[in-house]
Amino acid sequence: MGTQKVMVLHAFVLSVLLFRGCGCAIQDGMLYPRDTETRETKDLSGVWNFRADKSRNRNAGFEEQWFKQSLFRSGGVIDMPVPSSYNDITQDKSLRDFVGWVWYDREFYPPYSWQNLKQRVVLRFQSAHYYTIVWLNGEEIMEHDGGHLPFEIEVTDNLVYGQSNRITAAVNNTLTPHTLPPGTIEYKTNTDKYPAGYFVQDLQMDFFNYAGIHRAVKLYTTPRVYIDDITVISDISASTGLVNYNIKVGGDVDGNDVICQVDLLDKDGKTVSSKKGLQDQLSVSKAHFWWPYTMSNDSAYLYTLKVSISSGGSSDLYRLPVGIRTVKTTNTQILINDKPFYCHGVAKHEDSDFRGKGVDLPLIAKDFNLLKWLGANCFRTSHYPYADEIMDMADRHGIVVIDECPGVGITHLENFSNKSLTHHLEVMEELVRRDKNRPSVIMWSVANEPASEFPQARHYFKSVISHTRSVDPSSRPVTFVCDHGYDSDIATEFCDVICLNSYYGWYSDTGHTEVIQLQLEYNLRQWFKKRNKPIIQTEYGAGSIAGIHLNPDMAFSEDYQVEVLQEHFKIFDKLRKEFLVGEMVWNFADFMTAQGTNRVVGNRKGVFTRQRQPKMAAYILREHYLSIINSTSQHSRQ
Ligand code: BDP
Repeated sequence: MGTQKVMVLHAFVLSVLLFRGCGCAIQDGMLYPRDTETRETKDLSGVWNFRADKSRNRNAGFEEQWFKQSLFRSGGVIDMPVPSSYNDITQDKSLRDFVGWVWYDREFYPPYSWQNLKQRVVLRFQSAHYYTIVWLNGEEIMEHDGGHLPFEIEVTDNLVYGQSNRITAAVNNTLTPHTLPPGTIEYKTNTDKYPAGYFVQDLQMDFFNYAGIHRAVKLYTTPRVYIDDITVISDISASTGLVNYNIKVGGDVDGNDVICQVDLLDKDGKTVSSKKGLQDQLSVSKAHFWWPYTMSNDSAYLYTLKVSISSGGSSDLYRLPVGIRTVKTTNTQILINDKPFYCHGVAKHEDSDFRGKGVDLPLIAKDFNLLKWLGANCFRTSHYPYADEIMDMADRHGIVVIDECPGVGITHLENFSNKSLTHHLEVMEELVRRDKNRPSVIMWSVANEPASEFPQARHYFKSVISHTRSVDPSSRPVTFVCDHGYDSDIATEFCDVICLNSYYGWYSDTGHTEVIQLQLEYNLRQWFKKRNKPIIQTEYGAGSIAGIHLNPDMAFSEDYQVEVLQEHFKIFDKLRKEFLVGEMVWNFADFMTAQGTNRVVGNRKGVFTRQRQPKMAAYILREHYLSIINSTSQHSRQ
């Protein structure tokens, strides 16, 4: 096969096939699967069969129809844990760096009780990266474009009882100019240097493109007439909490025939307010508001919204955790429950040894303990939506979240095309649908460091931001994170809060900590002058290799990282009395990136190592955050 032909084939496999646009996944409410008296979940996490399609055109799986029978019948398989990234599980370098389709399958037996009770059964992937096609018993049932967010399909009529059922999933990690994040496939056509058909994936982001089934796969049941979606918007009036709710019913039913009972329960399980009907307002006098843990001794209070519906002989029940709180902004403040909130936290990644981006409860619990130890009261989900389990913890612990979509690396002209914009709008819909009821989420971030100086950026971000506002009924602030100069950016005017990344003393004037204060203060003041909106420094920092100490310090020593951070603190402490409403160090922990000469086995700007041990910077950050907590005595603010 000539080089030209192979190239064409690659282009076909990696782009056209990726976007068949079946769109058959459920587009409705997609409430998180929970066990209740009327619903049952079955977690299909475990060891699945796995094979990467290493054929030259990456298309053998489709040509040979691997989905038609158990994967082991069409070739060799290996054990692959789900959830996990597949990249770091084996000793095979070509799998770590693999680009293209990988195949998973596993078998399961649906319980007879599901059939007998005439339940509706839904198959849900909490997330897989990046493009996924799913078959059940050899029949294609859904596909989904994008990682980090759930997708699901009803499989009631596809299940067979009394024998094993097989789920097959093909997952492709290829990033193109129109995926989020975007990337490009580069074909190396010089046959003096590269074998025929050689290609590499170029990334426009600074983290490893971990791939695979990253979060749990679940089956869950609902009754035939079911609670499809719940939307909650809370408000406060003096000490009274108001919960506006709207319930959408699914199934073959007319809304008028549904009887709906809604109860709000406090932590002791006591009903504090009740209503009948699909849409209304609950009122709680002397309510416990949801506060960040630094603002109250009674923080992160979660009520339970118990929704019960019945229609004909069918009834459904769902419990949703609800926090009562408001978020507003002025030109110099973010207000939570009408009190000023100063955000002192971190930007993170879902990243750790072995499992890559696979969801991992011990790691999540450890990270929240570290956040509390640091005195951090917020984090940004840089640069993609994090797992529900992480968001649940934020709600429960009173840690505020800037919820970012995977719009990272929108830096090439093609990334601003209508095709990219359309996908970006859909992703924001999916993100808002998933997280709209979370009290911890105080702001949406639609992108990180896009080319906001391009003429196309104005229309693009105006559209994404206004669309996000229109789909979030609670009118949370919306932003994108900007690394361009106040004099070149043309798109932040649509943001409610200006979020800025800069690396004084690191990417510019490396080694010169003496210029940080001057440059940082000048930049922040210019931005405030330009936009007259509150500002968060969403990234700043320096890399350090744990264990390297130098005095006098130099870049990459722990000592240098400490000095860079301390110079920033001086300006933050000053401007926080004016218009600065937050600071977030880059990064919480060291994380893996693609290989490159400026990355030492990953990005080392963590204040913790990748194994979550503190560097010197963690101790001084902690001291700084605790001093903010003490100086603002935020507990006494309410
Ligand atoms: C910022 C990016 C972040 C990078 C960081 C860095 O937002 O993803 O990892 O710089 O270079 O520009 O460390």
